[in-house]
Amino acid sequence: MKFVRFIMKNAAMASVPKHIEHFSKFSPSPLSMKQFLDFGSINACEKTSFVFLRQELPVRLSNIMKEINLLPDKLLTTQPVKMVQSWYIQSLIEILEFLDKNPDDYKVLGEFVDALVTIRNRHNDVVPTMAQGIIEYKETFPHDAVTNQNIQYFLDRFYMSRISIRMLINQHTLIFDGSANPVHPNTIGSIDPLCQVGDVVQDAFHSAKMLCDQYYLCSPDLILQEMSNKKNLPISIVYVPSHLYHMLFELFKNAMRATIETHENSNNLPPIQVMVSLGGEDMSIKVSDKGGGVPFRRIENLFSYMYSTAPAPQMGEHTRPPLAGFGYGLPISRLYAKYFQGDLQLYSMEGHGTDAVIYLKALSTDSIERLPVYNKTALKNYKVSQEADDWCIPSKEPLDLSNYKVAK
Ligand code: W6P
Repeated sequence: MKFVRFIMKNAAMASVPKHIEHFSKFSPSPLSMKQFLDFGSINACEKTSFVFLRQELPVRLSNIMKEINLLPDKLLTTQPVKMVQSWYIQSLIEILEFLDKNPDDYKVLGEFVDALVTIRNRHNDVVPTMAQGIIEYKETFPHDAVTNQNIQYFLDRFYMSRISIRMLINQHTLIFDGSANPVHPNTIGSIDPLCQVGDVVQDAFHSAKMLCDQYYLCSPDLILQEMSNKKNLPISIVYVPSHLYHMLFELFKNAMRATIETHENSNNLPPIQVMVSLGGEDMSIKVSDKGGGVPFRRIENLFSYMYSTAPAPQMGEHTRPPLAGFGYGLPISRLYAKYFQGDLQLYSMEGHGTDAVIYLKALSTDSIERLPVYNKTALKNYKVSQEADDWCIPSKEPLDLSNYKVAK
């Protein structure tokens, strides 16, 4: 049975390495918000989008597949990573089948939408599956600094590539799926050209508050302020509301958890303050909590895939999933911010609280996809050798200096 399946797939499988070689020689083409919007407006058509995607998706898939192949063998050969790799191969094969098809045939266009939906679903569980691969790798290699660095470098690029591929697929399927009439008449695919930031802040806060109330039986309040020179107009940008929601929801869960756990015996919780500010270049959102802060040394770990990968806590009847602090919430939120040339940073003062700031581009002309590209520089970064660090390790027991007295 296994053998038969192998033979049937063999023809397509055998040509995959050649295709990866071919398509990985192209750099991915980053799209601007304007280009995304143009695909969904009057002058653009499904055919244009199809012809673009049947080239661009193989380019983005092949670029990141080259990097998967550079992972250390001990990680690459785990069952979960092999499974993820097989999903990429299968999806590449399915898109390549459209290369010799006629873009003027409406049946081809319909089959392409169906293929994209199948591919999107196949890759739904990539994040927890990769995490399982990391867990299995960690068991054999306790996390040292080099491993952590390499895993961080790869997963940041891998998940950014995934975000971008899903964005392309979502736009095409949302805009050109004839059967689905638009649920949100003001959005173009997943993009809202007038995304009201304050509304998304309130939605995300509300959801986090629900979880928080369920878990702790209380929750801090929200104080929301907006700063803009366009007086009295709510701040809006061209953006993907679901991406913004994802980031804010994650920040609110963390801020609420910190606030409650440092004010356990107090019956008035300090509110979470949010400042939304629009300038000429940036639209920034600051989420401030008075949750006692995090030591500076530990801030980097909050964004580390390696350090935040723990086996899922065993859920018994009376245990609930923790509100925040497990999983890849923060590193992936930062990738969403970076995806359109923004960032997400934490400024914490241990003993007081934490400011989390999301920086986004104010202008849609600056909002351009930020994509990893496989090239010599990327290759070099996977060949980081296990050499000694060029900074001393601070010793806990200070050297006794009494023998080094200097003559006066
Ligand atoms: C904390 C830790 C943290 C992470 C992200 C956002 C807010 C906060 N507050 O104490």
